[in-house]
Amino acid sequence: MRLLTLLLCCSAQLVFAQQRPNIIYIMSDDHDADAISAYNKQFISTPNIDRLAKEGMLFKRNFVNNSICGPVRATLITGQHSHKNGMKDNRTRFDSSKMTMPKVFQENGYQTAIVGKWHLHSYPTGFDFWKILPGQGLYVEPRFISMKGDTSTYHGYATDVITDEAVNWLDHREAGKPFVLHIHHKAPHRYFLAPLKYIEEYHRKIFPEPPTLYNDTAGHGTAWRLQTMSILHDMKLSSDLKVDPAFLMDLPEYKPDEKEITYYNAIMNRIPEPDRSRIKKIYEERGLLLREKRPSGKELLKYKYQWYMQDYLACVASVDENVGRVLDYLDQHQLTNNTMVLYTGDQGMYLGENGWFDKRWMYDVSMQAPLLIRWPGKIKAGSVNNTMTQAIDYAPTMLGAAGIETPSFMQGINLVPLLNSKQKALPRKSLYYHYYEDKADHTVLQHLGIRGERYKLIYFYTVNEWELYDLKNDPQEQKNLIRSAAHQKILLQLKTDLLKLRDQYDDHEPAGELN
Ligand code: SGN
Ligand code: CA
Repeated sequence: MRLLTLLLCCSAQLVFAQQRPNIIYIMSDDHDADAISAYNKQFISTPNIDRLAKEGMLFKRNFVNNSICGPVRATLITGQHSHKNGMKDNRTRFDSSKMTMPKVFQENGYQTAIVGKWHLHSYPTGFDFWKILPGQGLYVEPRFISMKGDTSTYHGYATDVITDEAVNWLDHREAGKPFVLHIHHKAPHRYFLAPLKYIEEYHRKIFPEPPTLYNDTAGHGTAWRLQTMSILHDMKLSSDLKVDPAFLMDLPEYKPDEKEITYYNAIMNRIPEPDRSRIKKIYEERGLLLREKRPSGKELLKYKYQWYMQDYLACVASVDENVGRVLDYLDQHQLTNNTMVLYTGDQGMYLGENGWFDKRWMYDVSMQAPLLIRWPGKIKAGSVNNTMTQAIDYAPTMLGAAGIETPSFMQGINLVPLLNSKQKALPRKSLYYHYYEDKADHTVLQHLGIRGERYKLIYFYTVNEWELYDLKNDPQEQKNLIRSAAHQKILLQLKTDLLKLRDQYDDHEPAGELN
């Protein structure tokens, strides 16, 4: 009798274990929501990523807490704001002894794996399997660090190879155990190098210009004036836009410096033949145009913007193809129904708004990140969610899907009740944001702030400047209302709420006038 009870009990546990959903979390690097057709149809068609929205839920207002790579990745695995998990900027080494989401999954009987960009400087812990790109990684013939700590070169294009490795892990995973698999792409990060077939497809496309492309920085605050993320001034013709330096050497206004030439050669020389010659041939058009037309100012920006978009979106097309490969794999292996698939980017990305590229700002363009979740049977197909969600919620949500309670160290909210429509809103009315990496590329001053449904207050505390935006009337955040008499009441309210948020999240580090 006791044996029978034991057997029944074990088999019940087994059934439960098998029913727990698998989770595939896909994150690409610098993939802005506008470059996903489920969000915006003006630039690119991404049928595979869109499938997640068609069969699941599209989050229209998902945001990060510190719009830069390493910090968001640390937030992803800890469910914490940067001041709590310690990873405030890209240079910090993440303390791998910390308790994290993958470790909680392991404790609960999940097998865990990550393939692709990691960027936390210490080796992954909490993963039964990992294979990561060193640092930013390479687009072509990428190198991977394996669990043994050795580094080897793989043949092919990074997005394809990362997917190959992820699928390979799926093929060899332990049977009968639920899994969490992270697939972290390098693309479409700077220097925006796509595989030949997509360069061919995209290099003559023309994209609509954002209304703020030609805005200069006059009239805005110190932070706007100091930034170095202008497509016109800071994006490099050779290393970013692949114009062969040979075309530019005798033209003083375009002449690349030594560093850029070295960078260009390193990028091109890594591409195996015959693709390298074909890619160079395509990009010759840009060099010839510059020589012939000698554009400057607005006219040059017009070209640079188009070339940037062509290259960036060609990278996205390859990401989309590879998302399709993963979804096909799930279909072919009868895994679709019991697997939650999440797609995000690590943050947003400027695609010409304000004349910029890169991210970092608390402005919505870079604070927003795509989030699409498919979970058949739980999420109603084709749902759209307008609730404000944040990167601190990813870990509680993934754990929540597996029936695991949010650990007390996490600061985010489990979104599962939103996914299965048991709940319409969250018990959180505004989001906290804090960016720290000022002494680095693109020179964005440190700032923190609060984003409510309608208003956003930003404090650049190293220069003691505040900005206030009305997101309803000014979604592009062009008009700083800090001195508007009509907004003094809301300003006071936001300052009070910001202090409360800082208390709530336990951020007591001095920041200008605060604390
Ligand atoms: C590199 C890029 C920057 C980019 C950072 C951070 N420069 O340094 O443009 O902002 O990465 O990106 S590059 O010339 O080396 O491409 S992040 O996604 O890792 O945060
Ligand atoms: Ca990034």
